Amino acid sequence: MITSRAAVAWAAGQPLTIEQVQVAPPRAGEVLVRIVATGVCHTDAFTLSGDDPEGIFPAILGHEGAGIVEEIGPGVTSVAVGDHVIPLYTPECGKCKFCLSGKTNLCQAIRATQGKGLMPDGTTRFSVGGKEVFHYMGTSTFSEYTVLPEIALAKINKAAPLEKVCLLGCGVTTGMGAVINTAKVEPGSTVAIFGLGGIGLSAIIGSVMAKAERIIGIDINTDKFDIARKLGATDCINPKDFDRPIQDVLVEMTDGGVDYSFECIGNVDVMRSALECCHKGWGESVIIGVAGAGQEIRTRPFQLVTGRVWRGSAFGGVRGRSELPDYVERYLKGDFELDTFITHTMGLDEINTAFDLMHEGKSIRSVVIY
Ligand code: NAD
Ligand code: AHE
Ligand code: ZN
Ligand code: ZN
Repeated sequence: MITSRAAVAWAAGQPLTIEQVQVAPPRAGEVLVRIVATGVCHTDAFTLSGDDPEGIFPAILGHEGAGIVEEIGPGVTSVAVGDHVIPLYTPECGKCKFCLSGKTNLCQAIRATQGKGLMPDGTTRFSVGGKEVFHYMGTSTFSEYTVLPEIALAKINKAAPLEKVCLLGCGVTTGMGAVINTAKVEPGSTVAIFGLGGIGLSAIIGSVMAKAERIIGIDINTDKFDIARKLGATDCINPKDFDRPIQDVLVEMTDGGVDYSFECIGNVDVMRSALECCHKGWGESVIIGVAGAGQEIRTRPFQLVTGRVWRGSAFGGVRGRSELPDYVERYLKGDFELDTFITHTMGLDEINTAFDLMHEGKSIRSVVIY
């Protein structure tokens, strides 16, 4: 047993509290990782809010981290003590039906226990004063020390600054990957991106890489427009400036609709707008945002009959162990930057401020450095 500083979510809607958490040693196929830095993603806030049907408390949230292998459990062969790693909430076992399909990144080898806040053997490694605390998304990066299955670790280049590439553990990979892997945006495309937080701005970067000709950012917080333009948005619009549905505005602006749209908010009404602003015959809309329990999407089936496509994307369709290390290499080569995303850094003690800044619309990403 080791003791770790961690931010614990005791109940939905309550601030996190900093605790000395007992962390049990890694069992077979597991790895103890010292987290060096973690981003705070909107999905952490979503689960903390109580809207996540899989939300379970008490738990240690956090899924956008980077760290160093501290200890390996029996049978672990693919990582060693001292390796630099990014935890994967979408693991890659390489053996399950999903991994072998070649059609998806959604490895299901440990999905059932992960959704219950447990390690693959059905137990938790965390406790406070003898009370069990649950894992979250299989990663729990809001603890300085966390235990993960070996299949949920991407080994990365040691030259990469962990306090920056932690953002590749979720937000930046998700947005870029949704454009490049899921939608496969082609050069010359017109793209609409709804929601200009960490995910939407990363989708802008992906769209620039894909050589989209027109990249339209949409947000109700106009403070996000400067960064969006800096990263490559060609137009930025606020739905509140119009007295008609934003999809109508976009269809008019783009001579019939966009080739691709991305919903990066988690709002089912905006998901409808994102579908309906797509061009008749071929426009494709990708849902990235996560909506709360009980929420459902709606549109007229005619929208699909007439050729629009509705799809979704998790972790940008990226297979974490085999593909994420290359994202790190591309960052190191200067293909894209991460600094613009990191609007705030703080110690673990101030983690609740990261949630406040997000809700106030003042941050893109806060990074907690241990
Ligand atoms: P964020 O809070 O940083 O950004 C959300 C943005 O949406 C903000 O700029 C906000 O002003 C804007 N917004 C809110 N309501 C709006 C509206 N009605 N119209 C236009 N803009 C609006 O959040 P984030 O971290 O970028 O995450 C975005 C979403 O993506 C969340 O739902 C998150 O859970 C989800 N997410 C999904 C995946 C995945 O793999 N599918 C990965 C990461 C995050
Ligand atoms: N627990 C939620 C689902 C949340 C969700 O869709 N999560 C995304 C990642 S968000 C990262 O910020 C994901 O990977 N989904 C695929 C999966 O298997 O969870 C709910 O609604 O139940
Ligand atoms: Zn996330
Ligand atoms: Zn698998």
